[in-house]
Amino acid sequence: MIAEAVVVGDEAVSRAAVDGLCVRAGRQKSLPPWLFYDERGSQLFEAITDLPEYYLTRAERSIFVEHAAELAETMDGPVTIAELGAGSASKTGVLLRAFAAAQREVLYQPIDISPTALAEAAASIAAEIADVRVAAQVANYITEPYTIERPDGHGVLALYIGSSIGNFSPREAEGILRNLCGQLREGDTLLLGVDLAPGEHKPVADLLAAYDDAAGVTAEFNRNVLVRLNRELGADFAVEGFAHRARWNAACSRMEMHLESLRAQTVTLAGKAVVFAEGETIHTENSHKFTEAGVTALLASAGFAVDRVLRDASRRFAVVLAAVR
Ligand code: AVI
Repeated sequence: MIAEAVVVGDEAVSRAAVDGLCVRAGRQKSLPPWLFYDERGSQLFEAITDLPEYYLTRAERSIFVEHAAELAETMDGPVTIAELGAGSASKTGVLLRAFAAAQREVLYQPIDISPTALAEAAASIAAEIADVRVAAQVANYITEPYTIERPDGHGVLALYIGSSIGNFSPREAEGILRNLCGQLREGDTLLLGVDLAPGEHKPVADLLAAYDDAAGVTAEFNRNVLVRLNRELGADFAVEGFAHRARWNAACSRMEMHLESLRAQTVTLAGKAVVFAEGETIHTENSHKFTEAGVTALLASAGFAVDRVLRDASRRFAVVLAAVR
């Protein structure tokens, strides 16, 4: 995913903030994770992907580097590559280069809500990789229909990478994958990047560090959502009155990010008073972590059958190849 500011109307921001924060006393307050990605939030996410603790991006890239050529050579005929989210030239580029080399030309179809992210992805891919034609499509692939173009005689390789699926509830994830499956045919392939659940190869401590790095970049990313609400909605959050918290929720197999109120305080937001008790949190993000059985079941519920699971050397991240059932 290219970390790019997603421009949404003030109304959507206001509705999300009021719905999530103006809840009955004692109810969990929350904000949707898409609110992270204003211009600053997108820069911070980009910085997170380079942090020593945030292994996810490097692990996925290493899987692509190891397997791209073999994947390109073993596909059953030429493919067009469609991607949910705008791929960065650095990660998606590894695959595009290999497929361009194996089949002479590739049609790359990124689908993203952000026209600027698509324009950037298209420009950098066109500049860096010969023999790739880009046909970008602006669509919110979570809620809107989209179409994957299929050149004559081509299969489709659909990418949903970067552990993006982990930021959705199991039900939303199933919906996204089911929609995608509806665009595919027998013989097409889905390549899904998932972060693996902790276990033998990954202590929970690795996850806690990945979501609460020593330099405090993730903390700033999390708190930036309050800066955004102050700027865009005229809210009066005292940003230093909220602390970043990263928690492992074993029952739901997910990392959670929260903002914890360090004192009893009242914030005004869209003309409403929002009361925080000391220690109360705003739940800002879920990042689901998958077992192989879990991702197989999710894919089966959306109409896919797992063909292969590729892991990075440290066995912390997986790229799953699945076929339409
Ligand atoms: C975009 N997404 C896959 C990231 C993740 O790991 O869930 C967002 C993120 N949140 C904290 N650090 C990175």
